[in-house]
Amino acid sequence: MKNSLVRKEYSPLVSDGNRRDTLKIAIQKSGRLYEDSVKLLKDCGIDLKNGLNRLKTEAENFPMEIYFLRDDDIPQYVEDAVAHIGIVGENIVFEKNKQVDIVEKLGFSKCRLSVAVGRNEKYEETSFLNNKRIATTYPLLVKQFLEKNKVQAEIHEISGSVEIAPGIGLSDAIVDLVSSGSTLFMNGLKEVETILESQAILIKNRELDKTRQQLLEKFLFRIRAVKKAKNNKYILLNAPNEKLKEIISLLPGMKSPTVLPLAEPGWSSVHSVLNENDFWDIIEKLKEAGAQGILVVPIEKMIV
Ligand code: PRT
Ligand code: ZN
Repeated sequence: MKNSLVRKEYSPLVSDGNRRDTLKIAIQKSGRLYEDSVKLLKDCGIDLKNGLNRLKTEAENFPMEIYFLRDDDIPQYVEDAVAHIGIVGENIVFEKNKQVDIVEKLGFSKCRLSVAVGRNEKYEETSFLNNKRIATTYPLLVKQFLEKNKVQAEIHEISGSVEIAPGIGLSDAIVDLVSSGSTLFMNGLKEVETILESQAILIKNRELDKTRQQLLEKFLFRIRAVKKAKNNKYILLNAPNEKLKEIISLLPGMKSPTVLPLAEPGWSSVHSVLNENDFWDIIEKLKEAGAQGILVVPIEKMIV
């Protein structure tokens, strides 16, 4: 009796056939988030089994099950704990307004939710929208925006091709996602207000058990190492010894730069890590200070 209880407790399978100890993640089935979501898993060292089942698959080397869903459905599935975590745009998370926690911004699928009106309209401020008709697929976010700005307008919720609404006389303005702006331009519209800046984020169910929380932390540790690596570059350069002090003072590094003597007397090789944002600035200063043979290489993972 005791034995059978013990076996049940540690069995990786529960009665419904689901693995007891896996973290279930929901990602978009196809669309703009799909490739970057799969790439993030891969960069985190999580390889997916290639099955014919396009609803779900498992990871080969991490206790994770991957569910492929429409992005709009992901917040609900995470709220209901059908998936423990999910990758989805902030725009969808805020519009769906489900009971989930935001864990991490992921830095891809960046866009903004904006108000656009006809190119020739004289838009000066939000009061322009008073008594106008606004077409959108984001009724909740538009409602909140109008309330915040004390504007009375009519919201027309439509399911797609929002950008054509003004042209066919369905609305006077639209609220839609914009990235390059070319869709608005091609439809004779101009962007006049930004309601939300959005990117892909990781969300989680609010009541994860201890095992799932630990798995999430493991996954998050990897995500952060990947993100950090993307924002940094490894730099190698040669410096005349008399300029070493000045050159080192320009390099932030993780702790302090590595300095190795070169075979040629009077010269050293300096290795360090540079943040992408300061990158060009520092490179110029390094050259001015006498650095030569500067090599810059991408970093795959960065654990600090
Ligand atoms: O089938 P499913 O419901 O899963 O997918 P979907 O068709 O609803 O979404 P999808 O794949 O188009 O977008 C998924 C997510 O990508 C969005 O929720 C955003 O978080 C993010 N994203 C980033 C974008 C854009 N950029 C974007 N430009 N989503 C949509 N667009 C559309 C926009 O609606 C407009 O039609 O692209 C057009 C504007 O683009 P520009 O470059 O012309 O300005
Ligand atoms: Zn969608």
